[in-house]
Amino acid sequence: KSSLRQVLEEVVPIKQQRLKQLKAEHGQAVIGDVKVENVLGGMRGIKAMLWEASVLDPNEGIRFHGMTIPECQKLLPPAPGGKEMTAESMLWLLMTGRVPTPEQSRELSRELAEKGELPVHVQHLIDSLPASLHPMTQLGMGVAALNHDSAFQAGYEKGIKKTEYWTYALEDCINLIARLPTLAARIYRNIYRPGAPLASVDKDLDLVGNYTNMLGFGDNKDLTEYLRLYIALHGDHEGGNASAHTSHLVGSTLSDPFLSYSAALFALAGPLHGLANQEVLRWQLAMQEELGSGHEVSHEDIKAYLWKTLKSGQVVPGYGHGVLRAPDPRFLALQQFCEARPELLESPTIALVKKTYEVAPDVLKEHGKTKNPYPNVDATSGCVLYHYGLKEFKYYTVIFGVSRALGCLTQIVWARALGLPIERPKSLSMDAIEKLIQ
Ligand code: FAM
Repeated sequence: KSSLRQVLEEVVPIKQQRLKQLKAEHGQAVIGDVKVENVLGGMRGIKAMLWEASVLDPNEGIRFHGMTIPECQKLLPPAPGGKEMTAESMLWLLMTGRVPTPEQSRELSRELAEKGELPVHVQHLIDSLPASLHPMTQLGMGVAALNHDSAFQAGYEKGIKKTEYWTYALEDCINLIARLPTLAARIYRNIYRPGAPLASVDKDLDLVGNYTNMLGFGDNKDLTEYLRLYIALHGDHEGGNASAHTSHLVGSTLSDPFLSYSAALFALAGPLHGLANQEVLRWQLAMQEELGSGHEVSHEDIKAYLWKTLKSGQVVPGYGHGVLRAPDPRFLALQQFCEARPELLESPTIALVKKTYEVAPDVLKEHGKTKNPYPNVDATSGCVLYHYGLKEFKYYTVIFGVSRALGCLTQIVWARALGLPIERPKSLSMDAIEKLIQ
């Protein structure tokens, strides 16, 4: 029986050695080229970052340390009494590359619960914010303010050795992951249930069990299970997406994990990225309002609605992806969750999402712009929350933000363990590009 830290102490020297060898033996090997279109096109496709925990294949989707989503669902331990993998099991896999035992996963749950309370100054900060301030702004502010107690920052000031950085970073990352649900739940309660008491962290629950409890949905076991799956699935999506890349970039300056992840949350808050979560449901509900329940509406009507969206110059939210070129396996896993529950299939919104999926790829192909006409995870994630009574869709990206910490913070630990340098890619002006191609 060993703790996450003990397993990492075993794994870190092995990876450090591997990196040293890779650099010494293959440092000059060419693994790609850069075209002008890459420079002008948001750096799409340039292989330029080391990211350990997951790799995204355009057709197959995400693999976490080589494991597909169905494999994770089969092998990662669930919470006692539950079936879905827990956030802790996923965190363990991301950090160590190994599948935890149920005991290891439970031990990690206990550690997170013990560290879950928010410092008083952060409680006051959040309570002082107007309910009209977007929940993502509140989340980013709260996470930044948690850096008051950063072990990494204090250690750096004291002059810790480079080889010790990762252990301090790990302490911060665990503390942050532990406190995120408490912070996120406080934001929810302040904005949407003002005056109602907020449950405290229960030492016997897993991270998501505590999160749903503090949100005020502790009695809804199905929602808790859904959120376990949701949070594990959204945990990491390799390193180039905007939020992951942001935390990696900011962390590379040796800014502490709280500041680095706070920055990542503000990238996640953009509508082309995490905010798509709220946009999909808004759009889907507007469609429902106009066309009727998903059980009654025809495919032809949905097609016409899709064209209306496209012709008004908007993107179809929940469709397309920077890397994926096939239906997102995270979308498919969430759909499966619905298929297994007849009461979910009765929901008019969930039925509408499913019907939309049956026609949208063809419409987007005909429209001919997007390189990926298939749904991403956001196409379905919100409608299940809505069905279970978590209806405030402005809040949905916050849940994404609680989840994405698993991957971003794992990488911060690895970046410090591997001694990765400050990021500094080369930029070019149009003059400079034209000179290069003459
Ligand atoms: N509907 C309509 N047009 C779309 C589209 C969509 N769903 N997805 C892409 N396009 C357009 C895109 O706007 C671009 O048009 P212009 O040439 O006029 O600029 C063209 O197709 C080529 O884009 P692409 O190369 O296929 O996609 P990008 O890599 O530039 O962008 C996304 C990827 C995800 C930002 C884009 O597909 C999009 O805006 N999707 C809708 C919003 C969304 O669902 N975001 C969530 C992404 C999700 F995975 C996440 O971060 N949570």
